Amino acid sequence: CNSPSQHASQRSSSIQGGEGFFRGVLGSMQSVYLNRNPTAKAILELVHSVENNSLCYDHLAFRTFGVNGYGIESMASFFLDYGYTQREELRFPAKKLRALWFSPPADSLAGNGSGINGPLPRIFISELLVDQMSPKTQEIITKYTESSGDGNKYAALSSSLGHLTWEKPLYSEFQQLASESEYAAWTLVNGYALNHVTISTHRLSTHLKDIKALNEFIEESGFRLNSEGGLLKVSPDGLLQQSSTVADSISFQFSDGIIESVPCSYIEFAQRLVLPQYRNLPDTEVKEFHRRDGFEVASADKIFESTSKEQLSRVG
Ligand code: OOG
Ligand code: NI
Repeated sequence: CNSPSQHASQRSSSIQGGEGFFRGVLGSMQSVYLNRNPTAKAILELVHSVENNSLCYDHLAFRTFGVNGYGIESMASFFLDYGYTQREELRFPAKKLRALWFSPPADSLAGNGSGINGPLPRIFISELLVDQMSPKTQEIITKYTESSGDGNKYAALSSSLGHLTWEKPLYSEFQQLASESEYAAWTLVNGYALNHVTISTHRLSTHLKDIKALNEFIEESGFRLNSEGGLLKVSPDGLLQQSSTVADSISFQFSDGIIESVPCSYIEFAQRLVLPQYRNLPDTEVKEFHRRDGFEVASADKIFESTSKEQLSRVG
């Protein structure tokens, strides 16, 4: 596995002696995710069993409420403190969302491990533009964020512990949010929990490095992929190809005692192709920085739907 950030050696901020702790936090976030999402767990085990030790994460993703310090920055601060660099903004006006992604520091100990112990992943953090929601929805969101005290300061802790920083909502409040924004409803019950991890397919060692082959393998193994806009989401330059599963759901006990199933997290796959200027490099010399970087707004728009009711209720 190649580090995604070898081009960024000029960066001042570095992870240095904090790397063990940082990776420990990522590992705890991942444990919470694996315990709650049997599909993600099974797929990671399956891919691990086919590939020996060449499983790398392309990125990890989180969702937030963009209000009073609870937005992107609440989770980003942890990654910035450990050497990450803020990159481009993505806007989703119809969904009333925006996102930022962050590239990892040049990691010292990494490279040879797998998953969380491999090259450090990019980070994708989005936020709901809360001030564009109806007054009713805004009121519910601020009720929970405001009553959490300084919960926004502990986003990474919340995610690694698997505990919301605010109280559990009423079922009717979840429904109100869901009627206006499925993203808002998801965030109310999942908080800072890892939304997905993304397997870097081009860094796999078998035929599964071709994302189309991986998609087929996943479907043949009995898992459902998000079909929004087609299974494979391809950037206009053709160089970033993504797909994702339909999210698992989990039984959630609301504060009024009602128990309902709510969408949880999913797993994504991403193949980054070699940039045109490096097309003549021999395969063995291609590093991560020779490949298409970043994200694609039109593809991301469809990947958000991995937790939607429409995808979760799809049959076949
Ligand atoms: C994020 C969806 C976008 C990507 O890689 O473009 C995304 C989300 O569902 O929160 O993951
Ligand atoms: Ni993603």
